[in-house]
Parts: sequence; structure tokens; C-alpha cells
Amino acid sequence: AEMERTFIAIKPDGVQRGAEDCLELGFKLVGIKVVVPSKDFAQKHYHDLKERPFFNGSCDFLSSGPVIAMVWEGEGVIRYGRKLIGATDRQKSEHGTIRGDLAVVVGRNIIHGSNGPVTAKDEINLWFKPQELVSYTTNAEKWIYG
Ligand code: YYY
Ligand code: MG
Repeated sequence: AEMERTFIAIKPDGVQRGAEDCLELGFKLVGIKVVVPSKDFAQKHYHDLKERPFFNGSCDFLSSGPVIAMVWEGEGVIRYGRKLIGATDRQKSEHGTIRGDLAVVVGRNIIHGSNGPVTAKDEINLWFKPQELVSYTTNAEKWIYG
């Protein structure tokens, strides 16, 4: 299996609304913590978007309260995570996705997920120290991966 890791975060609105209950990824959780990111930290997280008009608002929002930061591991987890989360704009995200079911406006969309292998690596490095991530084997793995 081609194992990879992705960074997923329940944003402040998702934490207040109990959205962590929606996560049934079927993948392996290898890191988790609750943090209130500073504005400066949020700017680092969203650095790719610094020319966009919504950059400042998104950084203010991400740093507005507790975030549940997670690293999930498994084959295809980056793409699968994005699929489960749904499109950025709630108007375009489908029923059965976290944003499609819970978000109302684009700037309050409940959850973040890395959009590819490069951003996944960068975001994991930004949010977690290596010693905060664990490697382990689950009993189910041999049945999941064959
Ligand atoms: O990766 P994803 O969160 O789906 O979207 P990005 O394009 O990376 O934008 C990050 C963040 O910015 C998005 O979750 C909400 C906010 N945002 C916005 O407020 N208005 C937009 N038109 C696009 C994004
Ligand atoms: Mg993104």
C-alpha cells in the first residue's frame, strides 16, 4: 500500500457545532491536538492565499477559537479526505459531504483538508512536531489492505 498522510482540521465553527462527530474516515489517526492558532500562525497556514481578497478574513476566522488539528494516514487519504469534506463553496458541495451538510456560507466551512501531497507535507510540518505523530499498526490493517 502507498501510505500517505494528510492534515485535517475542524475549524472554530465546526468545533462549536460538534462537527468532529462527522469524522468516520476509516483511516488511521496518527496525530491530534486542540489549539487556538494565532493570527500569525493562520497566515502561515494560508500563505498560498495571501494575494486573495479573503486571505485576511480566513486568517482572522481560523484564529478565532479552538481548532482540532489532526493527521490521518492511509492509502489515498489525501484525496479521500477532500471528497469527504466537499467543495470549498457550500453551494457547490454535495449532500453527504461535511461542508455540503453543515456549511452555509463559504467563509464558514467547518473543516480543512490538505489539497495534495505537497501541501499535506507542508501543513503537517507546520502544525505538528515529528514527536507529536505516532506510527502504529492496527489489528484491522491486514483486513483493510490485504
Ligand atoms: O482548500 P479549501 O479550504 O477548500 O479552499 P481554499 O481555496 O484553500 O481556501 C481556503 C479558505 O478560504 C476556504 O476554506 C474558505 C476561504 N475562502 C473564502 O472565504 N472565499 C472564497 N471564495 C474561497 C475561499
Ligand atoms: Mg486549501
